[in-house]
Order: sequence, then C-alpha cells, then structure tokens
Amino acid sequence: MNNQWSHIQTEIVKNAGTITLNRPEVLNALNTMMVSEIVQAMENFDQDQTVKVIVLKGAGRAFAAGADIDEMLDKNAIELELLNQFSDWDRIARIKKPIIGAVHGFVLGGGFELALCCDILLASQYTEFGFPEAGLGIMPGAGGTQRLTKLIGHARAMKWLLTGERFSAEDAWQYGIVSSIVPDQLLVEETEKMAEAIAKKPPLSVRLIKESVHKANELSLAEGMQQERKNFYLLFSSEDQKEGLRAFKEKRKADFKGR
Ligand code: DAK
Repeated sequence: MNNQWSHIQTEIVKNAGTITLNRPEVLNALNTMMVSEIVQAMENFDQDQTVKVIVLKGAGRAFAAGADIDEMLDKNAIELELLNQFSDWDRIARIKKPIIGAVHGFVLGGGFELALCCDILLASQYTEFGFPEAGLGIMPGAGGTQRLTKLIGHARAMKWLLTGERFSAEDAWQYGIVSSIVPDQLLVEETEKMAEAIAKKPPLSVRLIKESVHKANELSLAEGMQQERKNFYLLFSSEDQKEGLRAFKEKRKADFKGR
C-alpha cells in the first residue's frame, strides 16, 4: 500500500493499479486535493509498465457521496473559472489503460461523474446512484448531464437529473450504466477477477479497443468504422499479434510482450 497520498491509497496487485478513495468519515466526498491525487495516481499507473489495468474504489460505506459540499459553499463563479478544476477531470479521459470502477454504497453527484469516467463499472447490489445537484441549487459540471444522457437517453436522464431521486444497482444495470451487479461481499473478488482477465490480454489490443469504443461516442458511424479499421491494421505491426495467432496454431499459451 502506497501512502504518499493524503486522500487516497494506491497499490499494485497482480498488474492492477488500485486507487482507493480514502475519506470514509465524509463518505469519500471529493475535494480538490482528492481529485488531483486520483488523477495523478491514474497518470502514474498509465506510465507504469507493470500496471495493465486501473481499479478505482472507495473505502468505508460509500464509493463517493459527491463533491465536498464544505469546499463548494463559499465559491463564486470567477474563483471557479480561475481555479480551472475541471481540467483535472479532463485528464481522466486521456488515460489509455482501462479503468474499472468498483462501486458500492452511495455513488452521488461528482462521485457518479467519476464513476461515469470508468470504462467498466461493477456495482455492489446495495449501491445507490443519483445526482442530487439540482436540490442544492447547482448542477452537474463534470460530465453528468452529458455522459448520463449519452448512456441512458434523454427521457431517463431528465428524470434522474431533475428529480435528484436515487436509483438502485438493478436500475443502473438495466440502463446499461453498470456491467455487473455483485453481492456486496464479493465486490473486491469479482473486481480482481475482471482486472486479472484484462491484465492477461495483450496491452496493445486492450489499449486500442478502449480507444475505439470511446470514439463511438464522438464520431459518426462511418468515421468510427474508419478509425476502428486503422487501429485494427495497427495491431498487425505488433509482435503480440504474431505471437497471439501463432500460439493459437501451436496450441500453446501466448507470451505477450506489449510490443
Ligand atoms: N460533502 C461533504 N460532506 C459530506 C458529503 C459531501 N458531499 N456527503 C456526506 N458528507 C458527510 C456528512 O456531512 C457527515 O459528516 P458529519 O455530519 O458526520 O460530520 C458524514 O459525511 C456522513 O454522512 P451522513 O451522516 O449524512 O450519512 P447518511 O447515511 O445519513 O446519509 C447521504 C448519506 C449520502 C444520503 C448524505 O450524506 C448526503 O446526502 N450527502 C450529500 C450528497 C450530495 O448532495 N453530494 C453533493 C452533490 S453536488 C466540480 C466537480 C464536481 C462537482 C462540483 C464541482 N468542480 C471540478 C468544480 C460535483 C458536485 C456534487 O457532487
């Protein structure tokens, strides 16, 4: 466990770089320092060749109950503009390695926005999701209105964002927000299994698949198909492509090098 941080903990287990939000006394409310540490830790893991996949989770009884209300209380618009804190959030979108979010308890507001930055979400069966911002006289600012709407569509996004009602892991699964729901006590184990399965795959395939899927949100179908094809061709200049196909023919386990 790495304790160079004040608001998170990090460790590398079986090629998974794990980041644990660690302010359980305030349900991991996200303050500026915490977000900055999360982003820095992600970038460190992205550069670290021993790390193949990044896992994000919360200590205590919540993943994160939103941005730190104490910190937002006295801010004005000009201060926010000058602080430019959203640029930290933008850096998460530039992480190349897959990010698995393992969420439980409360996933609210900024905590939900952080979860929506993950590539795969596993949720404990008792997780509660929601955007309480409207009730506080503010609104989501770190992608909530955009990512949620792209994911679950206009009608349901409007309902959850405008009412601020919390919804369940079961709802989140039905809407395609989370990829699996797991019993609370199995969340860590199931997340590790998923991380291990991805970590065993050739890193270049993983990286270009992640990149291509993200482009699906941004490009037209024709443009998306074009970039997918370029990434497909690119993999044919990797050693791992030769190794993967040869290993299949030779009926042995592939030894991927990430090149
Ligand atoms: N901020 C600060 N403290 C929080 C907190 C939060 N978001 N959420 C919980 N806490 C604290 C509580 O104040 C309490 O502290 P003490 O009273 O013990 O000192 C402790 O955590 C335990 O919480 P509760 O006693 O309230 O626990 P309950 O189980 O009764 O209730 C709850 C759990 C999650 C329903 C409740 O705590 C709650 O409603 N929390 C607030 C949820 C919320 O409204 N979150 C903020 C949404 S706005 C930005 C980026 C993103 C955002 C903003 C700016 N920039 C880059 C500029 C995002 C904004 C938001 O997320």
